[in-house]
Amino acid sequence: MAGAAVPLRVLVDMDGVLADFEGAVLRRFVSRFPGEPRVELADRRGFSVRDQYCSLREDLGEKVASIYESPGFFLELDPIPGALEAMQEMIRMQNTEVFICTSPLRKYEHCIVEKYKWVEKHLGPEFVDRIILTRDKTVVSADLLFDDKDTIRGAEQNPSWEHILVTCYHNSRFQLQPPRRRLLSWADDWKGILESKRRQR
Ligand code: U2P
Ligand code: MG
Repeated sequence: MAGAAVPLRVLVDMDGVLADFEGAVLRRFVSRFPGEPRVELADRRGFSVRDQYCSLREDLGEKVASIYESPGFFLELDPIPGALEAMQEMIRMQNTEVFICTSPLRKYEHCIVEKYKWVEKHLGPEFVDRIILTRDKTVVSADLLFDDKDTIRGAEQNPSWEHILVTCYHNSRFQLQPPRRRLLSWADDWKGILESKRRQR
């Protein structure tokens, strides 16, 4: 008996993929600490902005963290170009399940509620129902995960999803080992990636 096709399940990360975390950190850091050394976006290396500022001068790590731990930071992030349109298109695709999969900061007070509000404001209530908030993305089961973090580790050694690295300032020079794939931006062929995954299953 022919059953209905199993939907393709896609996880989409938030910071660095839907919301411009890096741009906001730099803008706010410059305005709050104008005399301090900073890392230009083109010079960002490594996922953690705090680690890179720390390596510049130890106390700068705390200073940059205070920027993204401040109330209003997550709510006021700008959408990444093309991200909202892509999400609206993806959620309407046949045989496709889309979820937003994002990690909260350890200092979660403002971050969690503001991530929910950001999704409601920019994507609407149907996406609020699709938020997965977890510090460990490896235990979530899906076909694809679009995420800007170069290396995603957790309790599950063999996550079910294929990680598509979404290009962001901090990972632009990261050397991907084949067969790993990148999405250069939302103008890149994300639909082709979904279709190729559908065929592989
Ligand atoms: O650390 C928890 C989550 O906050 C975002 N983050 C934090 C620090 C940093 O330097 N860069 C950064 O993006 C990430 O949120 P996500 O991408 O999961 O939405 C990180 O997982
Ligand atoms: Mg991210």
